Amino acid sequence: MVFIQEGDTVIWTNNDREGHTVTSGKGAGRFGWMGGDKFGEPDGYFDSERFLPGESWSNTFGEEGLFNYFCTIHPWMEGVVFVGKSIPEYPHDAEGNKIEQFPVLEYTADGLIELDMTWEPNVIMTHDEVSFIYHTYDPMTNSNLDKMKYDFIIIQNGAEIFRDKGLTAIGGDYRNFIFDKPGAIEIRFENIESGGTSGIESVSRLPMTDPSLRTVVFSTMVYDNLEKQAHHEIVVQPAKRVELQYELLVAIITVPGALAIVAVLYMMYGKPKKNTNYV
Ligand SMILES: [Cu+2]
Repeated sequence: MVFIQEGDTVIWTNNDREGHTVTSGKGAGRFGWMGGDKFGEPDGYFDSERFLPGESWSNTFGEEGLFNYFCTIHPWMEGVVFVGKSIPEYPHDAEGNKIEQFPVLEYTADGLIELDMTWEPNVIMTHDEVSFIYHTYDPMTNSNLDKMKYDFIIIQNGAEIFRDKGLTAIGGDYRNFIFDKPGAIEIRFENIESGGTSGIESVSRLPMTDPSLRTVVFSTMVYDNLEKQAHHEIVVQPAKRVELQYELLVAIITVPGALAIVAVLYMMYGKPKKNTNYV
């Protein structure tokens, strides 16, 4: 399986001594072709047609998805290209607007509290820890607001995935989180209640009025971490314990073929990245 992003190009080079094709669709499988009744089913997305030893063929994948491919001459030779959403170099909010700088500033609807938020890394990927770091200020005096009580909520793709209560110390706080899935997220602060300016602890300078006015929302995107996913994919591959003698036979037949197709992959950004994929 090859993992790429939208817009990436995969180049197949024929290093074998016979011709092959790279044809989208499901092949016959390792056992299916032996019966002689299955030769694979092209689905029309792409087709190199037969290319010879030493020749190459490439295809650019414009949309996300999972693409099966096989060789129409040797239908047991199969592979998969997984095309994930392209990862931008800059963070974006859930509406797709580029986030120009950190911290991102938001205010409660009553205008009494300013929340400055930074997250690290700025572009969030699945399976990697992200830190949300935030501070509160009185926007009138620009002084740090301390002992702020709040509910911290993470909503992803419309569903709440995390919630807890917090209390800022020295005017700030943080949460670490690891996302399992890609998609738009909202970081919501609700029921914000500040104990007052830093250093003057017991002064409840900003009494809680209408809780609905004390909500602040930040949004951004989480992207598929293709490398971690590739790793995951290897781990979950089911053990193939089906009929060992067949396994052996197929292995003998397919070994020359297995050496044949080498996929070289050029990533969209920067230096070409090499990736070898045996069918
Ligand atoms: Cu072939």
